[in-house]
Amino acid sequence: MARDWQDLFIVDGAPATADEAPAATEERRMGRFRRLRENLRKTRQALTSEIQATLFEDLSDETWERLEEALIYADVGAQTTAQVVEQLEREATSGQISGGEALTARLTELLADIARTGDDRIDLTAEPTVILVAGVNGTGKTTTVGKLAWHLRKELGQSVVLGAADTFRAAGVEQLELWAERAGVGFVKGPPGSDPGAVAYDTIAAARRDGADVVIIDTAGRLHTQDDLMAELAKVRRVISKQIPEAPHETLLTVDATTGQNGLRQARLFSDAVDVSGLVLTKLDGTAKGGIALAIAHELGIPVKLIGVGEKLEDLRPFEPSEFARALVS
Ligand SMILES: Nc1nc2c(ncn2[C@@H]2O[C@H](COP(=O)(O)OP(=O)(O)OP(=O)(O)O)[C@@H](O)[C@H]2O)c(=O)[nH]1
Ligand SMILES: [Mg+2]
Repeated sequence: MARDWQDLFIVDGAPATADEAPAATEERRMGRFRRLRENLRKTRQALTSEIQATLFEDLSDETWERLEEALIYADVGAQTTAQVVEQLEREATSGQISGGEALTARLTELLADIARTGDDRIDLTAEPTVILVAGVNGTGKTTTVGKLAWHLRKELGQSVVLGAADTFRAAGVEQLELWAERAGVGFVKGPPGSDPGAVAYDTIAAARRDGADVVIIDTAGRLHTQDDLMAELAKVRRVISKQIPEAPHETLLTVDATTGQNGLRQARLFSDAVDVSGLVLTKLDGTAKGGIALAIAHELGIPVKLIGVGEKLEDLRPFEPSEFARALVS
């Protein structure tokens, strides 16, 4: 079932919604699943009509070819698609499963399995926990930082401080400040053009002084090929770990889902250069290429932890492979 914030994040003490009746929790989860299905409408429409036209008809070589094409079109990726469809074909041919519904259910399961990798939770028990957000220009870092701060405060009662380490552009700092206000969380910036490492340092110092639970550092967009900027990011990390040896506890890489396979390539090169512990797949709303959420973890070996499904505060959610696969194909 749908993954809750309490399932993704490990926090000290009792879960924030412990007093909620199970029925109410279930209701919320169902509501979220419906919204996810709606967000993935474009990808789902294309996929489900092909599934109807293949798995629910007489099976032949063409069935598997058409299914492969549909999954590749949804950006599940050639390698991942081949692996999943071969397995399904094997099971169908051997007579293990038959019938459109059973085949669709098995396809959903195979897609979900492929999307699971590594440790897919985020531990917030360190005081403070430091989360660093990095990625290519315009992939949704600042927006994700704002949404994440709001959810951590609202869903988990965490006190959060944001650090504006994207000191490249004044507008970047202002944008984050606005998100901090909307989310109702703390905010630290430096003088214009200041050193990103210094801002990270000040943010952690402020969090320690105020006893904040979580620090989230927003960084400037960069490409893995920009050596000076990659060195700068490495320096921010060094400054952070000088203050807290285990930090950053989490390094999230944002990937724009609408850029499809290109985004995946960029993410691979980026994660080769920086130690990334989780992916945030953004802009999954409104794309017909939502299948990438299932392939990217498999192909990079890094779990997808969060997905962005819109531009508003509430449009960020924990990623759960089975739920996502079901929302996509059923
Ligand atoms: N539809 C949609 N838009 C999003 C989502 N996440 C971010 N955006 C939009 O994408 C654009 C870029 O987002 P930012 O958060 O500024 O991206 P960034 O990575 O911080 O950009 P730079 O700091 O310039 O590298 C903005 O217009 C956001 O509103 C999402 O999940 N869905
Ligand atoms: Mg930004």
